[in-house]
Amino acid sequence: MFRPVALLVVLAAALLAVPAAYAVRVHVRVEGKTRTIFGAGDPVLDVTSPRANALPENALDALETASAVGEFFYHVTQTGFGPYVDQVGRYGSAGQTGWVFKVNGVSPPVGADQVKLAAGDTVLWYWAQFGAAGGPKTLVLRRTGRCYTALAQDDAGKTAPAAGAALRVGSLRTVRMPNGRACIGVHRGLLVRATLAGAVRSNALP
Ligand code: B12
Repeated sequence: MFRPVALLVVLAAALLAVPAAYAVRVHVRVEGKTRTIFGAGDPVLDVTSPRANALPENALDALETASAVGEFFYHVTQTGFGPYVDQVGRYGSAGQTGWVFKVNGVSPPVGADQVKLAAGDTVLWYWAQFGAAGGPKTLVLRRTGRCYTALAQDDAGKTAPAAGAALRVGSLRTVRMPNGRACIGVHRGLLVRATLAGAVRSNALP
């Protein structure tokens, strides 16, 4: 028969023998070509790392977790640079269009499996069309009271007011944001987000 102390020792040894399943809590959103695919409001997900030899809890794992939670398709292909996300949802990459990602507003210069996440990070995957001027800016929406500010963020994370953006209140009402700012009245139950031609739509706020 086990004595209590012996039982504790056996339990501790058993816990040490089982590999810990680590998770990191991060915000994840996936913006598609024509609509949001996952997480309009930047929800928090527990991102775990299924691949044994990858950098644990990386930006590719964030997409994998979002795909499991949101039941959307994505596809990874192996390239000379490492794993490459060549499709999310309906649209794949072709020519100068494809899938890119940012962590905390900055576009990392390496593949998603090389970017380790920390608790509280914000990961954004989005469909992008590249041209002579580079890729699209991503919009960030902030709220103070009844007023909203839309910022356009470049790949380095630098922001500027998103002049000329439109504030979409639910699906029916649009308010202009001449200087990237607009104040609106009561809009109970409706989410608000910013859009601007050539930029990636913003996060949604109440
Ligand atoms: C065009 C291009 C893109 C296009 C690809 C469009 C398409 N049709 O698929 C878009 C804009 C989508 C893109 C995305 C990204 N890219 Co890019 N891209 C290039 C570029 C300019 C040319 C690649 C090419 O066409 N080669 C010619 C074809 C014939 O060869 P290929 O092997 O078939 O090319 C494919 C792969 O390179 C793949 N690919 C493109 N970018 C990346 C990035 C990574 C990490 C991987 C694994 C694969 C990959 O797409 C190409 C076309 O299918 C290169 C720079 C260069 N001169 O190589 C950068 C380059 C490869 N990209 C780079 C990076 C960092 C990215 C991103 C990770 C950026 C980000 N923060 O999101 C993402 C990839 C994220 C993901 N989806 O997994 C880096 C990779 C650095 C590294 N050592 O890992 C490079 C070298 C640019 C640089 N100097 O920083 N890219």
